[in-house]
Amino acid sequence: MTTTSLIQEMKLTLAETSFYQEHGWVATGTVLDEQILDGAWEGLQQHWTGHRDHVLPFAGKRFGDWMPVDGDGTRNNEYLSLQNLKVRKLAWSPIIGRIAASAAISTEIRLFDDQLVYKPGGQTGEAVGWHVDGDYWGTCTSQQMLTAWIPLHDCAEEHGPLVVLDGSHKWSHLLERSELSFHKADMEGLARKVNQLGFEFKPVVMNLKKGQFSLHHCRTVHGSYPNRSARPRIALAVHMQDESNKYKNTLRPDGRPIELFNDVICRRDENGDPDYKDDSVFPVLWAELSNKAGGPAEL
Ligand SMILES: O=C(O)CCC(=O)C(=O)O
Repeated sequence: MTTTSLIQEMKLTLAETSFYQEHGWVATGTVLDEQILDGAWEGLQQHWTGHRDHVLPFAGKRFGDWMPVDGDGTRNNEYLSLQNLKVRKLAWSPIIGRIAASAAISTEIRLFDDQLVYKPGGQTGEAVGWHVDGDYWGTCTSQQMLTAWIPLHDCAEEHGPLVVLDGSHKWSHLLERSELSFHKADMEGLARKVNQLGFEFKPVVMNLKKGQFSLHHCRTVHGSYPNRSARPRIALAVHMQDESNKYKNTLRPDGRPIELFNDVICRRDENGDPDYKDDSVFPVLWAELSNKAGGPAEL
């Protein structure tokens, strides 16, 4: 069997796909290579010491990329896979794309963005607030985009792993947007609001072993509690587009167009809009019946 056909078989079962569609999340078995996970950690440390395999245009000006000068606290580094080859090796893993394709029932999965979240040990109050990834992707037409959450080590509850609200992809649109933010950590307040709307507030903690990852739907509410343990908690979120996704011109409440960092660095399509199929920014992680399956270039 070739590597591609082996990966082809590593999809979710039909029951797991139904589970994902119903609950808005699913966790995989231990499928990721330990060396690739360790390599991503090395790549992150390279990044923090200033190393770049590829320099992004406008880097540092258009998005908040944590650097040591920013001090202690939770660290957030985005678009790392476009800048560091070791992180790329993990983020662009065909197996992640393959499993995501079977969850989203899509013939193709492309990268949209990636985000490395590092939480130092001994945190007390600092959490990643409840939020919905799709709210940050107002320029995307698809409501089937999804995220792989990949801890780089065994992640127990005390480490502050990802927490998803079960089934919330079906009702998160009814919540006040002001109640949801990655950066606003009112972890208790939301439960009351969800119950008032008549839904069950049911947090599910992603206690994953190294090599496992979880997927969550772009409308699923999620966040993470402080890392109370003595060691850092390090996880990569790989945000992905299903095959149907396209750019749509969208305005903010004040009338200005929404412009993501992606929109600035990718090529334009024939209408002059950002092209969300630009392989250099949005590589294919998996495609059915395509020789692209097996991973993008430059791994
Ligand atoms: O790593 C975390 O704590 C948060 C990750 C996240 O927001 C995501 O996976 O979309």
